[in-house]
Amino acid sequence: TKTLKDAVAEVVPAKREQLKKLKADYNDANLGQIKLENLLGGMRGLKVMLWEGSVLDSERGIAFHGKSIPDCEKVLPTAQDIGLSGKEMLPESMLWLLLTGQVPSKEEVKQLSAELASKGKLPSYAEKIIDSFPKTMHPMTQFASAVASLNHDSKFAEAYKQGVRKTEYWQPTLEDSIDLIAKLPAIAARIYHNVFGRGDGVQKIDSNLDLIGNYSQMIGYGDNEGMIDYLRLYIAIHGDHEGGNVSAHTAHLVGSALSDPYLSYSAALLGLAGPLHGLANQEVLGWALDMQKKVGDNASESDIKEFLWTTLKSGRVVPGYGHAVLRMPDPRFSALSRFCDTRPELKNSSIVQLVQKTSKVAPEVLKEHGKTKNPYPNVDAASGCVLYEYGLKEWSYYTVIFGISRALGALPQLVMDRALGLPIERPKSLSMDALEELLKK
Ligand code: FAM
Repeated sequence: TKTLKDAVAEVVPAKREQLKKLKADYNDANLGQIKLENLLGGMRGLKVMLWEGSVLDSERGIAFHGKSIPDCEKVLPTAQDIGLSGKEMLPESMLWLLLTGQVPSKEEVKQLSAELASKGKLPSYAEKIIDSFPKTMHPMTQFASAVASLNHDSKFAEAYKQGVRKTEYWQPTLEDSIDLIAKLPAIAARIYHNVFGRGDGVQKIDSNLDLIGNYSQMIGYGDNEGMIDYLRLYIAIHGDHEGGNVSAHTAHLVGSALSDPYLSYSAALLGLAGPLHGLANQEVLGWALDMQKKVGDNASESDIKEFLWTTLKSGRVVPGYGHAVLRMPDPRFSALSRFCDTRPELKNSSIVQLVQKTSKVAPEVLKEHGKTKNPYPNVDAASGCVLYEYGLKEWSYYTVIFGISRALGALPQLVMDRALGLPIERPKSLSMDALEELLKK
């Protein structure tokens, strides 16, 4: 059975060749004009980054190496496929796809799961660092700090110091990336234990379990099949959302300075901790629970609409709705809703029902409100209420779970950045005075 490293090694020469040909054939080709509105509007729509793992189409949603979420659900190996129970695709399968563009075999996924389990334990200095954080520190701040601390053991940083050749950078970058992905569950579980007293805080890593099976054990959900399978689905589909979102772009930007994967991903997590990005899933739940308090169970559409208008009239955004790129209901939202429909414990949950009902009426209200370009639910509209229903009620922890996931896409791109020898990122900025001068010409 091929290892992940072998599979990446097979892909790298073809990717290098593709880049060489692109440069040779089209180096001067125009990819669009830069307008002032792009510069002032958060660079929306500018095609200025290379990102291999996924491409986001505003009308079709995300595709991972050309495969939509329903495609992935059909072809990516599940827990059952590697001898465990659970029907959802495994994050290991998604990681393999994102890194290589290929659908892994069951044996390859099983081997990757075992490799991650063997690398999952934290060094004792990292445990001590996490244990020293005040409980009142936001879990995302703890997460990013703990990840940065692991650069102590970075194989890339060491290899760079030893003068490794540029063409080989990708190899220690891949090793660090796999080591980090393997350790994210133990970091996240220790934070959960320290801050909320859940799970026993012990790093029990079973070499027969998959990444999320082990994570679930460590956070005290080892016996909850529904939750384990939900976490697998959630973590697989949050893995990548092309390159321009804040967390992915940050990993790429910081990595372009040849900062190692720990430093680059730590920075990405700090971006994910922003309320307009990853923190939205925490915000959505708080907002949905407030609505539930106000409208009660079995709320009518008009009660929900009224609550939506109260939110909008108070000048706040409706969390879980809108998107910088998508102009349709987020297929990740649809995948999580589909999961809810298949599990009786969720189908009958009052908070899940309220969130689903809201997703039917909110687009109409947001259209009438007339500001957002995309009135449909994004993934965060659904993700938190399921965790809540399964008993993981500490919302300030939710973005940490997103943070385990985003590594599946951000780190493979870092490997590709190094394999392709991409340069340090350095866009040009201008002051308003300089802009005025330029535009008057
Ligand atoms: N409720 C109310 N107003 C909204 C809105 C919402 N859900 N989404 C956008 N708008 C407003 C937005 O504030 C802006 O108003 P101003 O002109 O007064 O500044 C206007 O509509 C145009 O915004 P847009 O172009 O449609 O969206 P942006 O690309 O600027 O922003 C989001 C995209 C995601 C930041 C924005 O839709 C939002 O704030 N949504 C709520 C928070 C959220 O759910 N974030 C999670 C995003 C998720 F996919 C992720 O990253 N995890």
